[in-house]
Amino acid sequence: MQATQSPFRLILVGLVAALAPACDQVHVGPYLPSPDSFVELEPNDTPSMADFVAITDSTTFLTVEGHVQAIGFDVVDHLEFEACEPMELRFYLEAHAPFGDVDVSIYDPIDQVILGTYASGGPSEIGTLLIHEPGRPFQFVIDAFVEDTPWCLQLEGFPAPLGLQAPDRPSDLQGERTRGAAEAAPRPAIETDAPSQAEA
Ligand SMILES: [Ca+2]
Repeated sequence: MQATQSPFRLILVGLVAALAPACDQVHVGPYLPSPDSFVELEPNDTPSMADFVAITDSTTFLTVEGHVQAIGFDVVDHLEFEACEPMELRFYLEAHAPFGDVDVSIYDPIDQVILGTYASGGPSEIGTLLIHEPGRPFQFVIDAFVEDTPWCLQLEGFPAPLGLQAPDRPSDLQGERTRGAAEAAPRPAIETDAPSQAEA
């Protein structure tokens, strides 16, 4: 049976890839819009089974396509990346079902914490990560609200903002202008611009 299943599976994968909607191109970086394309690999339902997609840098431009269910056996997709340099990473996630609504969290599998969650009411989510610590894995955790849907995730890398690459900067928290700030808080490995829970 295995010999007859393999060609069928190949045809099925080919059909899925052919029928999958292409990512909308929202490229804004300086490079030509020809993204590297990936398709999610299942199973990727838990942090430890995450689908490792790519190592990113400031010239990254890639898309990942997949499918997630609102209810069923595939209700969450973990996609793992790692940056090889301090950098800014912008993402655009879009659902392609007619009433699809995908949400995404950025997860740190080392500290086992969610760094930020993007869960607006529309079919897409957009955000920016500031990656301070190269070599540290991070995951996009995608789920569907209400309806099963194909999704497309686009990532675009940019050079680190000025100052991001500096090692721990001498503290400027002793001055008047920063009095009262979180003086002892260490700089996080990855920052997101996710809205706060109150705003989500
Ligand atoms: Ca999936």
